[in-house]
Amino acid sequence: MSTQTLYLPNVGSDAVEVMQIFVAVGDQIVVEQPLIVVEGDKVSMEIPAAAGGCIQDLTVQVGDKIRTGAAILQLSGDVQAVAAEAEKAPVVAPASLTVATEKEVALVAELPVTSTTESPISMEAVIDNSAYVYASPLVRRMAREFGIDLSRIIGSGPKGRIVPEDLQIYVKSALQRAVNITPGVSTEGPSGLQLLPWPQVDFSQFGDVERQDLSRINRATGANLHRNWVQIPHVTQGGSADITELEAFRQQQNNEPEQQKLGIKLTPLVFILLAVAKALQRFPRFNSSLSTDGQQLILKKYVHLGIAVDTPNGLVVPVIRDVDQQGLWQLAQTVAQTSQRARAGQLTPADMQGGCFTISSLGGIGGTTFTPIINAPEVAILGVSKAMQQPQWNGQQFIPRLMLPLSLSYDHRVIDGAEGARFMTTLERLLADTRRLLL
Ligand code: CAO
Repeated sequence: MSTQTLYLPNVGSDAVEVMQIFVAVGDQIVVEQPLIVVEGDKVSMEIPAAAGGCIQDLTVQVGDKIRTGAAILQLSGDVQAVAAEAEKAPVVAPASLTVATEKEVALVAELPVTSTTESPISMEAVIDNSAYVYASPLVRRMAREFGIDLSRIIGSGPKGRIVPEDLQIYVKSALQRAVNITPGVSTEGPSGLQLLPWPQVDFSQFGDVERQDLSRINRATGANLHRNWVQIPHVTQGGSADITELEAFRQQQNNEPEQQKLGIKLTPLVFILLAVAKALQRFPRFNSSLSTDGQQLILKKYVHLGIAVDTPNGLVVPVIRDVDQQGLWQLAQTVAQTSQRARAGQLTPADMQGGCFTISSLGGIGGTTFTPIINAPEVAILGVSKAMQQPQWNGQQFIPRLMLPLSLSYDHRVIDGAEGARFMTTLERLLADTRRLLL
């Protein structure tokens, strides 16, 4: 049985580092098969096999610093030399030495400067498959640095070799896709969605049109809602609370001469805020956020509730703090003042931070049901529609009751269906008999 040692060919006088090893002991290799990648200060090169056979021993490891002539591995069995001369001088032919050309270096320098953590390219599928693709060491090195899986790229070079231009095009298009996730040109975004391009239509061909700029609030809200809708698996649970008694109490309170003098009134929203605060204490997962890595729940020990307010410039969500510690009238005053400031454009960023859960009440306007979009990083939101008199069966006959339609959207990663239904049932019971708020 013949054996043969393969050596590092002439790479100059400096030591080079072993960056990658493509083969293992026991592998049957063929002539010209890539063995290792070495990098020095000025060169990065792939070392192909000068002979084929079975690898009996590997004498280098990743990270080793080696010089010209160092042994790389030992072959045994039926060794096939690339040429007779290889027996004597195992030096790789110049064509196999893939030292970066000036053109390659210039092209790679043009790649956008992006750290791999900010890169829109998935880091999960990086490198593993790259040993099986045909690319120069320089391209491999750049792929490593940019976190690109080379197996995703179709090479445009001879025999499908991936050349630096391919890498450049791939990175540019990946960045472009990340930027263009908004409607209009979206194709593939960081969340992995494969979407058709947005239809480009010249509407004026069908009749007169007018263009209006979206307000700053419209644009910011739109971007947030889009992200939340796309990234959170929403479930919307419907419900309906009998607020007949609540409404009688509310009317009676609002008609008190003392309260009328103060000029503040109770609306259903104030009761709903208190009922939600109570329900959040009973169902702590609704008062949580997912950690950024999605591995933990952050449970909040405070109850700050956002309320969606319709303003002339668009939707804003100020936060009412410590709702669970406020009385009905105090809360009514806070809600009235907050919505006035919101409509006057006087809210500060701090007024809109720290919310645990949001209530979007369209009850003063109308409608029967809708799908509220969760206000990330919160995990649930309650939509409230207009209360209507409806016939309810009391076991003997239908009687008119004032029914309040509720729509609860929750993040299904955090809350399961049964818990969603229990939360809704609890809310309905709290609103149907507000004495329960005291329990
Ligand atoms: N059913 C029936 N009537 C209701 C009701 C309901 N669910 N909710 C409120 N009302 C009544 C109020 O009682 C009041 O009537 P009275 O004066 O006769 O008592 C009237 O509707 C107006 O209430 P309001 O809207 O002034 O007060 P509110 O406390 O209910 O709501 C606020 C305050 C700021 C939430 C609300 O004005 C608002 O902006 N809502 C819009 C929220 C929104 O746009 N959500 C959508 C988000 S997604 O795009």
